Amino acid sequence: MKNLVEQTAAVRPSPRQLAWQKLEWYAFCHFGMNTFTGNEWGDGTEPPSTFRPTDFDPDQWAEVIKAAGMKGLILTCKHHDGFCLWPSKYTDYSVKNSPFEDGRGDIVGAVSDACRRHGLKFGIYLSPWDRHDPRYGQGKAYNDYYLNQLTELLTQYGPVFAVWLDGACGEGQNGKVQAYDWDAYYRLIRKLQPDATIHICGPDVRWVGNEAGVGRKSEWSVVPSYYAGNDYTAERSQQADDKRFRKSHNQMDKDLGSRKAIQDAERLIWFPAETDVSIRPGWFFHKAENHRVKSPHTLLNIYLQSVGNNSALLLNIPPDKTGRLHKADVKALLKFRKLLDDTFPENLLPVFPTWTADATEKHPTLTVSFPKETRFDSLVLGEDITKGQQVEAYTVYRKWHGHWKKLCHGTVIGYKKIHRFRPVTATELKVVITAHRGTPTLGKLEVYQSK
Ligand code: FUL
Repeated sequence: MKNLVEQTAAVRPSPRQLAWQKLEWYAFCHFGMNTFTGNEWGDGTEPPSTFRPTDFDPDQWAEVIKAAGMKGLILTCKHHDGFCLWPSKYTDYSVKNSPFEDGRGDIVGAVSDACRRHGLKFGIYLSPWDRHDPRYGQGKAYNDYYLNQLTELLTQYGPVFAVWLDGACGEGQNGKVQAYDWDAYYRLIRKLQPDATIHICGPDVRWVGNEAGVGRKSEWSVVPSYYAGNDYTAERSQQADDKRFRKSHNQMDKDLGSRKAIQDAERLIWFPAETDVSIRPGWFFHKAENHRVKSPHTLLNIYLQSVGNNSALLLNIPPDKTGRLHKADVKALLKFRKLLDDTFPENLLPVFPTWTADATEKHPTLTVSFPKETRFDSLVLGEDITKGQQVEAYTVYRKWHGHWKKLCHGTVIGYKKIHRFRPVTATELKVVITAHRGTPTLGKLEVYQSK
């Protein structure tokens, strides 16, 4: 066991994983054929004439997403129905045969340009499962098609920060299932966009395990390599268009990285979590769900469970049939921004320099003083993850009238951990690390009083 613990302590994020983790949260935009048919999973038989946004405005998407404080946007360039939002050379099933801008339009181009204009990063979702293309299920023929599409998307639209590959692998129109050549996909992505992180069915970012916005209390970024196996992800992914799936989290393994969970690991890897969830019940826009947009408080809860638990948050806001974000979603999102600002208005602790524990101590302790007696109702902790993820358990105390009182405790910290509690007052704060792997380094210690 000792050896395994030493191995986990030595695992570090790659530079691309580090840069990605700092984004904390970014948007998903599910837009495509399903927006117009009311489906969640189109079967690829919908004619291109169905795709007709009347007031497509990617600047509005980017403005809202930017105003909410998100750092990027991932677009469904092709969903399972196979319809392409860019005029791909390799298929006729795309915007070029739709009424949109008389077939001269390019949604991917316009959205990526809008992102750049508004200072957002741009990412792509290219569904491996394709229910339209006849090459799907034919092995190499489809893999070549898929590689050609990746090449178009990764060379024609500027820098791409994320390539999102979901685990769905169903039948095509021909009744066949495709054997994906993942390694070839990854090699090409690395060659064309070496800074992009490859998500879900990929080596860089792990699916948290549910689509309901539920996080783990102990979210390890260092996990057995087994969890990066695409079969593992595919088995737990949505197997059919299923409303209940999007709400449930029963399929999620609760512990991926504790000493118990890693005891049989062959190899340990840095594979941090991303929580993907929609602001609506569905991933695509459906008018009937306009009154079911998540409230700002629900969004805050999702944020605390994901970003506040060492995961990134990929929040889906699906544009409507006009090609704009609907006012119900915009309102919820901007109110959520306000709620975030009111919850974390100003860090009341002096700027915190990185702190490296004394490795010889059993329970390394960090003590900080407030400039004056301070009242607060949340605490944010973070490890300097360039030094890995080391903390396994900690307790935080506050000093009040000369006595130390327990404030909160937790297991792992990772990049970011948020605690909220009833307002307390203190003159000093003490973080005691009660269990760790390698030498812990804290890079963040902040407190806030909500408005
Ligand atoms: C899943 C898909 O099947 C859903 O339709 C949605 O796109 C979700 C984000 O990923 O694998």
